[in-house]
Amino acid sequence: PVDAATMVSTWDFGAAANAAGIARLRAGGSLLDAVEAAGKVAEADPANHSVGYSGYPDRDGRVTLDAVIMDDAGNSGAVAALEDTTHAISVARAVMEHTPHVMLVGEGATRFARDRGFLATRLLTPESEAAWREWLKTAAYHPQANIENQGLPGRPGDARNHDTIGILARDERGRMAGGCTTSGMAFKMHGRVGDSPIVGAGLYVERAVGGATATGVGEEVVRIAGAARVVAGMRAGLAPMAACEEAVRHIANLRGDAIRGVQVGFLALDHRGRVGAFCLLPGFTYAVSDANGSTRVLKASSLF
Ligand code: SD4
Repeated sequence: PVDAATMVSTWDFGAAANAAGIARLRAGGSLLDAVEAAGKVAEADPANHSVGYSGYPDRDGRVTLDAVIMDDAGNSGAVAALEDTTHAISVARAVMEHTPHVMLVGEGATRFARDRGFLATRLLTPESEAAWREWLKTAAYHPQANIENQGLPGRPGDARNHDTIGILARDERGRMAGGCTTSGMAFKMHGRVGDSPIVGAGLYVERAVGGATATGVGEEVVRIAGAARVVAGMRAGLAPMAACEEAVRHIANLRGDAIRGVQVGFLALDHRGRVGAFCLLPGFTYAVSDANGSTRVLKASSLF
């Protein structure tokens, strides 16, 4: 219920990300610059074990990053299973700006990052390695992301506190851009790619309509082309929140018992600056900022 938002990001840590993005805009940066700056805050944060540096690794102990960036003019770039590179969102932007492709994965993405001068960085920190070693004792994979009262930090070995950052930005003319960056679900199979780097799943932006981004268990988002569905709802006339709710209800109807205990959240910003969010389970929060950088962290309504 905030009019004319300039930037929205998923989760509480979206507030710090938005601050960097708004500062970039106020310094004359483009929407893409702002989205990239916002994503980089989360990627560099050692306390955030779900994005970039210090992300929880896959079951083999390797931190693999997924990211996408796009604008409303059909430009997009993405990386999946990127290794040894902190700023996946910047590499995604480089794919967009310096290759004829939209997505690079795995070794090719990592090699491209080196070629573009991104420093090789060990992403696994002692803390995230300890969490992985703890997880190895049972090696049970329960992808229950972000459930209220269970999604708090300090639960090593538990994949619940796992929060991707999705970012949407607009200017006063209603032009838009967005990004999404994550280390994916903790302790995933090596090679697993989630929704976050996939245009139309973890992120979608359309001119004169709006943008949407997703967080939670990516498999449930990919199978319904989640962000594209939310944007389609807005194109058909739904308000952002109603469009997010429609996509969440669709997942619930489609998947029934298979999504019990599973979190998915959508966040949307339309080209007029209206914001909406909705999730399966309580606990999904998001940060909304206006052009002056005044920010509120709000809690999304949930289906269950
Ligand atoms: C994924 N959607 O890789 C991401 C994880 C996430 O909050 O968003 N967690 O499936």
